[in-house]
Amino acid sequence: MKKMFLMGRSEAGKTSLVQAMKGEELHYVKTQYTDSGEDTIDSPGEYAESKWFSVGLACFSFEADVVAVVQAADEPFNLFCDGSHSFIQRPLIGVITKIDSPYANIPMVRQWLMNIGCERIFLVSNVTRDGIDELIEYLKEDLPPLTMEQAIFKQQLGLNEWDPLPEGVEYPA
Ligand SMILES: Nc1nc2c(ncn2[C@@H]2O[C@H](COP(=O)(O)OP(=O)(O)OP(=O)(O)O)[C@@H](O)[C@H]2O)c(=O)[nH]1
Ligand SMILES: [Mg+2]
Repeated sequence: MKKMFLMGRSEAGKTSLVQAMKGEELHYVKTQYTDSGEDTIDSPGEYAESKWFSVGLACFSFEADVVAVVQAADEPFNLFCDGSHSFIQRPLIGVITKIDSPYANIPMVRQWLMNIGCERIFLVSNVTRDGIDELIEYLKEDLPPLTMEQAIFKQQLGLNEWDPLPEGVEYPA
């Protein structure tokens, strides 16, 4: 299972997403500190909301296999600028929560996540559990471990460490 780091503004639904993924009843708990579980790392929304703390997000991301920007479908504005991916050496995905909200504007939030550079975008409701299984399915597959030489070889090809090798290309012996 890929370990997923969750970042996004307060109330975006990060902790609820962890609960929904574990099959728990939703129960509100304000996240006060970064909470590293077996398959997820949940951060307080304030880390994304303050320029003083936001650097911490990059540090926590190093403990994860994949980084998820979590944004609720009814969020009024976007906190993450284009190219936010540049400080994270991990695959970046977007998770749109609260798709059940009557105020949901999915095309707007999807565009924000595309601008940030998310390579996949998942739509979920932590309340109805819509989309949760699809996200779990994506996370189930582990990323293959790489040696330092293999990572360097991929970089020399202009690839991210998590990109597959092009067809017909093999790691040097
Ligand atoms: N309708 C609806 N409400 C949701 C959903 N996900 C979360 N909520 C509600 O949104 C509120 C905030 O959810 P949290 O999961 O605590 O948000 P958070 O991102 O962890 O917030 P911080 O811990 O402050 O960073 C709670 O009242 C949740 O019940 C969802 O998919 N749909
Ligand atoms: Mg939380």
